[in-house]
Amino acid sequence: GQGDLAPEIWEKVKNHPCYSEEAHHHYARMHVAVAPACNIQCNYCNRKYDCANESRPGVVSEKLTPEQAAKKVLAVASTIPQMTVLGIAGPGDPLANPEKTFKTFQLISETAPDIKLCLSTNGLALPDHVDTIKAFNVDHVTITINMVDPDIGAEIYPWVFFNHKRYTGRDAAKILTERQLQGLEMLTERGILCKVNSVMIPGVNDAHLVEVNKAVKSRGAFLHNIMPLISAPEHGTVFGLNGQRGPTAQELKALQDSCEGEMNMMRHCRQCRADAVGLLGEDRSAEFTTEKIMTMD
Ligand code: CLF
Ligand code: SF4
Repeated sequence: GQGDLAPEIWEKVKNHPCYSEEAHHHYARMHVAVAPACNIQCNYCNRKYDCANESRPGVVSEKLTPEQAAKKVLAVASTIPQMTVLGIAGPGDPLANPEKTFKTFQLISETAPDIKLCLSTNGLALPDHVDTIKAFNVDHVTITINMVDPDIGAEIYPWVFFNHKRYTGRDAAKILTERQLQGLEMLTERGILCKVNSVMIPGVNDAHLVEVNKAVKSRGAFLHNIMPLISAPEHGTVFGLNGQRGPTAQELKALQDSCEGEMNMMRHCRQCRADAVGLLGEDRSAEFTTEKIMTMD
């Protein structure tokens, strides 16, 4: 329920299935996979599959043009009445594909103005797009923040591509953390609700995520979602973390518990695919393939 949330925040979260634990039983979200490119390299990424920032690696989403995406949103909204939120979360980084991402938001805000818009990003390009995000009335942004210490970041990110140049090692991680935290502050200053996702990588950033939690809370993040690294060798090797295990359920819960009290923790994330459709935990994407949508009226 509303609990101790301010009324204006409650209005924004009450029917968002990710931002409100209660809403996820009643309201559905969908993702459209319009964003193939990425501007950084995460060691845990498998580029053949969806971005692991918001989604389960190992499933390949069907990529859509903005026009196909808008058509799909209308088709889904007319079939699933609880559909309240449209998110763009991959399969790469939405802000590394700004024309496609914002064109999709524009088409959907014209044809289905009641649908809330949501965006998930690695944050590198975020400060450049905050004003556009605000102009499109996107009220929910997720930033994946796995570290605030460039030495730890150097173990997670081999490179970032920034200002037409490739940076590596500690320099890359320093740029990334500065841009992520700056983007977070700019969004919260503008009243846009920010969730932070962190991928828990045992032995790399697990002990450090308490510090990440404090850093993002102090910059106005509303919710922190610590997700387990999914290492699934049957889906092919990830970029640079071969042999890296994910956390156990107990390790994940212990870390979430130690951050609780500092801020709201999300514990109902289902690590959706970049073309997920339906209630969290249910996957109706197969009902809405491009082939089916293009023949629907
Ligand atoms: Fe999608 Fe993400 Fe928006 Fe939700 S998912 S872009 S905030 S509408 Fe939700 Fe799925 Fe977890 Fe993401 S359960 S992976 S947190
Ligand atoms: Fe892969 Fe990381 Fe880019 Fe997502 S942000 S597509 S996980 S490199």
